[in-house]
Amino acid sequence: MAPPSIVKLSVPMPEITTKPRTKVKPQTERPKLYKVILINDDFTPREFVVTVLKGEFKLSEDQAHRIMITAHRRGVCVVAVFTRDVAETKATRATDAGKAKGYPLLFTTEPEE
Ligand code: TYC
Repeated sequence: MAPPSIVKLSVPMPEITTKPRTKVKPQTERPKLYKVILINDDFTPREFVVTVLKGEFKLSEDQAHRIMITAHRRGVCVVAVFTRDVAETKATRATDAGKAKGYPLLFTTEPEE
């Protein structure tokens, strides 16, 4: 008796094409930074602005005074840059410190270019 013959059928594989990546993600992505901006107004006392800047942003009297006077003269001044969460928390806390005293003191945030 002859051995059973094996028949091999070839099934065509679907063609998979992959596009090579052109952009390579850096190994260590650095977080986007956000500016905290101090806005001038006509009512908040200068000394109070300085006190809030020192308390919330750990600035010296001199640094805080320079930032306050820049906002006073030019309308706005960048206080510092942080990660998004930290920038938003500090801006909110500093704005609330003014609100608690009835002042319209305002800090905002905006992403860095
Ligand atoms: N312009 C305010 C005043 O003359 C002082 C001030 C400075 C208020 C900066 C807010 O972001 C500010 N009393």
